[in-house]
Amino acid sequence: MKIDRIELRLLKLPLVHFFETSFGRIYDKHFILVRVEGGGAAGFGECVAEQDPYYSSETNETAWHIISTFVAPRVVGVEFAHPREVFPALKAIRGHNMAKAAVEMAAWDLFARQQGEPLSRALGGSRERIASGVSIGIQDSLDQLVAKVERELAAGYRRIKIKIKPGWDVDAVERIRARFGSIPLMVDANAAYTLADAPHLKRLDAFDLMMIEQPLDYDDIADHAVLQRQLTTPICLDESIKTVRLAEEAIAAGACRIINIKPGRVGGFRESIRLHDLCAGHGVPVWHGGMLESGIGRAANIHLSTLANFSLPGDVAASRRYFDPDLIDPPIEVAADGTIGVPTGAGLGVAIVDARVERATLRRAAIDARSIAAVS
Ligand code: OSB
Ligand code: MG
Repeated sequence: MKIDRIELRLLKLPLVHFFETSFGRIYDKHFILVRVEGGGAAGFGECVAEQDPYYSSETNETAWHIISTFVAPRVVGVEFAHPREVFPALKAIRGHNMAKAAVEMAAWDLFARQQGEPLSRALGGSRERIASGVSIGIQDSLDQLVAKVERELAAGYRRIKIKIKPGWDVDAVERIRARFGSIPLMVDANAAYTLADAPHLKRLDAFDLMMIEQPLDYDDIADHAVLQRQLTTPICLDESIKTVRLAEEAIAAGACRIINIKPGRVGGFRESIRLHDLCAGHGVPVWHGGMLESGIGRAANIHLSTLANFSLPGDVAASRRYFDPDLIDPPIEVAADGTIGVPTGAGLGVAIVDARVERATLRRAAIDARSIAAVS
């Protein structure tokens, strides 16, 4: 497999509904779409970096810089026997996992398309449908939150996650439990608390939550281990797990009982599979996280979710919750039983509407062997 050319586009897509986490509210999704070309075919990777360095230290601008200046020269024109060789070829570049992942995942899509097989099969997955959950942002009022939960349950989703932060936590959970009973419910704090909040977080134990996601700092393991010993609710780590090694450390320390896998956070599919396998070996269930991806990144998430240890519903939901229209047609749909069918065509197996991509494009650039030679 050889990539002859990489095209980058910075896109802006309006969100159907604003999304608010403990670090703020967004109304539009800005992201980089990577297209790799080779052997007459193309593969796509959606970069999950955001506009601001709040979820992660990466942003669209850092990812654009790292991909064009450092990733592309290590990938363009290089013969790879398999896309699992791409991540090791980027070893000299420290961090910047989201930038690396966007290119690596595009290479997997290209490879699967060239093989004429669905990406799920290339990744080693076997499920035909995946269980879908939703992530509900912080709302303007608890009444609005309850209305949203009601709508998502009616749509069939298999688990509800709500975003929490100090001042929007125990009361929100209490309202949902009072109204909807023992639904599969979890919370995600996006690192909004410290160990000093342990007595407050302990109040959540009364609500039989599936888990509390990333309560403490984005790069912390040690404090999560202390907190997990005080809570009966399982801790799930998201932000803290940037590498397979950090996952090993977190599991050994007892810092979490569940791990959220986002390929962008760990550098792509190869590292996601290694993380998935590590967790399986330790009896740690995983689920697939989401980053408000368009249908292109969403399809990638669906394919990875077909691996066996993705045993909990993920944050991989229907297109219509995020974008109308999505960049793909037909969009991703959730069935009444809360599952999503895995695309069966080659590669990502979704139809990208070029005109919609074009309309959403703020900036584009192409990198090939000639442009690399010109700057090196
Ligand atoms: O922490 O899981 C998170 C969105 C952006 C950044 C971080 C997170 C999220 C979500 C949304 O929770 C998940 C989704 O529906 O895509
Ligand atoms: Mg999270």
